[in-house]
Amino acid sequence: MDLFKPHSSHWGAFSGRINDGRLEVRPHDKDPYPSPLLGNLSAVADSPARIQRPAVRRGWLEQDRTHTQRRGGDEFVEVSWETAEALVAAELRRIYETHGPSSVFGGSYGWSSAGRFHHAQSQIHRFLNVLGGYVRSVNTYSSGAAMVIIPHVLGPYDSFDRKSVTWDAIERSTELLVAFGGMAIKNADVHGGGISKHTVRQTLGGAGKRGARFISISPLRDDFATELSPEWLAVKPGTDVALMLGLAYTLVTEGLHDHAFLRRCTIGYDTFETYLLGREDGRPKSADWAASICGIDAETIRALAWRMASNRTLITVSHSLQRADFGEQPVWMGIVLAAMLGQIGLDGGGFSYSLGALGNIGKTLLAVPLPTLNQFKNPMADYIPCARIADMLLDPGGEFHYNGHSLRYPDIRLVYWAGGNPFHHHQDINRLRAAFKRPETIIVHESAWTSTARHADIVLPATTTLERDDIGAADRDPLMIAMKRLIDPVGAARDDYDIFAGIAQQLGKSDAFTEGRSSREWLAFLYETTRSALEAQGHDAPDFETFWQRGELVLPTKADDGGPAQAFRADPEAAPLPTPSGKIEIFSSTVESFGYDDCKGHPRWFPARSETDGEANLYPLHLVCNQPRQRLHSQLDYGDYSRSTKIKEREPVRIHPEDASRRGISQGDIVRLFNARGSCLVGALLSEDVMPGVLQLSTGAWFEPDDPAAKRTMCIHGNPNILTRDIGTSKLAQGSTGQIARVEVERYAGEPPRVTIFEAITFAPGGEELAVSRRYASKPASTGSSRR
Ligand SMILES: Nc1nc2c(c(=O)[nH]1)N[C@H]1C(S)=C(S)[C@@H](COP(=O)(O)OP(=O)(O)OC[C@H]3O[C@@H](n4cnc5c(=O)[nH]c(N)nc54)[C@H](O)[C@@H]3O)O[C@H]1N2
Ligand SMILES: Nc1nc2c(c(=O)[nH]1)N[C@H]1C(S)=C(S)[C@@H](COP(=O)(O)OP(=O)(O)OC[C@H]3O[C@@H](n4cnc5c(=O)[nH]c(N)nc54)[C@H](O)[C@@H]3O)O[C@H]1N2
Ligand SMILES: [Mo]
Repeated sequence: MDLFKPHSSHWGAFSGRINDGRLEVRPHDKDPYPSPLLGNLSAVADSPARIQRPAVRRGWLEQDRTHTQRRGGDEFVEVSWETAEALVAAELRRIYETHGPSSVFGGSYGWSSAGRFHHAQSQIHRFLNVLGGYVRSVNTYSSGAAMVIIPHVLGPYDSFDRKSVTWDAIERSTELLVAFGGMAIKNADVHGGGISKHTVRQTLGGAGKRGARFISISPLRDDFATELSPEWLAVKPGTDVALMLGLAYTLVTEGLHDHAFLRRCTIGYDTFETYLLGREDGRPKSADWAASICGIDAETIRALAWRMASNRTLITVSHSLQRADFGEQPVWMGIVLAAMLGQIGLDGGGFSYSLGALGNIGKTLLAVPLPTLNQFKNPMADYIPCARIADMLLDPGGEFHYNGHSLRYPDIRLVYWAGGNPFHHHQDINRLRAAFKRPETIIVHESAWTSTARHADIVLPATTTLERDDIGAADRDPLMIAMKRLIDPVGAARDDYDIFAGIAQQLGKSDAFTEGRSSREWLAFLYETTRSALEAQGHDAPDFETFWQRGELVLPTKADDGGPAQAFRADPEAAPLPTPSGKIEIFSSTVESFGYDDCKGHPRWFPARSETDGEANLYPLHLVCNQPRQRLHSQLDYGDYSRSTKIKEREPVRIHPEDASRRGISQGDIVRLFNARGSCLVGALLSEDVMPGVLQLSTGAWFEPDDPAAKRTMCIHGNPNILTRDIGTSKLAQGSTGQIARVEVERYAGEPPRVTIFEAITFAPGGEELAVSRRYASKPASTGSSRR
């Protein structure tokens, strides 16, 4: 039996060993609430879903005129690494020489895995920069709208609000926490790069013991730790801005707003107030008005406004609220509401964006830099907001608007992805399938046969973190971890670094990419950044080998000085915000000057597009497509814990019993969710934790089409993105709007097809010969061993 060795993941630090042939995982002993997601890890070593060898799509090798149309439904053949490297190198050379870097999309959005060196996104961007650059993507699916609006209102994203409100302050001082979008405890299980202690429960519990009250505004009851007895206000999806306006209106008409703060620290309040009171459009945004839209009664709204004004109140707005039509508005309006309360910059009061959505937000900042791989500079200026990928592929040369710019989509010939799963994360999968038929070549590095891998032409098997050594460290997490290899590489899988190094060698770019370092040398080299900073600050600064032997190192954190919000509040002239006015921009002349009809100079109520274009009448139910509690996105959907939550092999959908009985649906039935864009099969879970009229289906079930050749196919496994709309939040941010869709549901009468997405793929025979004979006149030149 092996000894336990330290390791880390986006959902927690742990140690692992091989016991009786299977990977055994033990949470870090200092983690008070380890994540159940650790239960997905064991399957990594032996799942048939793992990719064993490089594979190439048959049609891509044969190159007939319509071969790209067969993507997603074609056969694959297996080839040797030597042939795979030669194919990729030759294709990259051809594309770069014929069409240039503006024809290569390397946006490659995705969470990859924990680990500072083998981080797939860093690796792919470094590699493509060595080749001459690529079209990149900006912002995230998480926070597409907020990342653009917050800089106009407060200053850089991730600086003002996300650095100003700490868990310590909440435990100490918050009296009323009003959480728009809730603060689902499941979400704090994860943090990009790792999380060594899950502490949100304890901290909120501490605040609760002191007497703090929690208000969770959400269509779901369990979007807040239920053991803390939060008050649940069931809000109709997509209507929070109306509710916030109703609260703001009450503050003004009852004289509860803080004039002095608004005058000293904000700009544009008067213009906004004109709108709020209805002087502009004849519609006062009163509590009664709000009630008719959001479904919460007017008396409750008025009472809440009073409580907010008479307590130390923290307003939080979740990511999910802005991952929807006009998602800029709830974030902006949340800030305005907090400004009207005049509590921004007070201990435990004010506003915080996305607190609790990731486990380390709200913890104190690290005092030293983390090991970071240089990705080099991309000489290309071309970019898209990440959620516009299908628009880009479908409409080369097409014009789009973004944050005051008018831009054109590039003409993409080659798509290269490593560390992300667009067939998980992108909206309207049937549209994405059409978009993925456009490029000449798609290359994917994956550890498993996800639907993205199945839609590629060349699939290169990548290791998981369990198969390699790395350094685990994350933003605001004080534990740096020696992530030690726990299992041998599965099949012929290689580290992304080695894959890129091999291809770079074929292209004569090996030295530029590797700088002559082995993986192990890179770890020691990157570690030095942190070590030297530790030494300079007089902390324990062991050399790399000592760190590696110890297995972990505690990093120092910065003192909690109240952040930029307290400094700004204390003296707005001396510590101005980096906005045009130096103040909180309730009205932004910059945003107004863009002239957009869907995001104007101050926050406003816009009903969702489905309410105004008739879709709501055809498909009366809201589908909340939120993050899964049983995994991280689509990662390890084949893992034991994720699979234990499926119903008859399918993803569970939660339905209110009234909605179910009206449609003759019983617990455990297979049901079909559908709208005009597509449909999927899921298992019915009846629950009073969802409000009537709302269904909830988490993201992450691997897309499995019932007919890969059909234009509009059904997902038989339950991926909600077959139903979501692929449209940007607004012309300002063009963020993803995947959180909410309109659907109808029915019992599935037919014999449901078997879900086979986690089973091993059957390959066409003769891959090596086919690869060599069909694609090239002669065998690719042997370059000796390119394995590093
Ligand atoms: N409808 C709807 N859609 C959504 C959302 C929603 O709320 N609703 N949420 C959105 C959000 S917030 C996000 S962040 C995205 C998440 O979207 P993604 O980040 O794309 O999702 P993941 O499942 O984390 O995909 C990571 C992929 O990388 C692979 N991978 C992991 N480690 C490695 C590695 O070392 N090397 C290589 N080559 N591959 C690796 C994994 O196997 C996995 O397939 O989804 C978005 N999509
Ligand atoms: N376990 C787990 N944790 C995760 C992730 C994961 O995949 N698994 N992903 C991580 C990532 S990448 C991100 S970006 C964050 C995402 O953080 P969020 O986007 O905040 O997370 P979600 O779970 O998608 O949404 C939170 C809740 O918002 C509610 N909601 C939806 N629409 C509305 C609405 O219109 N109004 C109101 N008031 N509430 C609404 C839903 O009920 C939902 O449960 O989570 C992170 N945490
Ligand atoms: Mo995200």
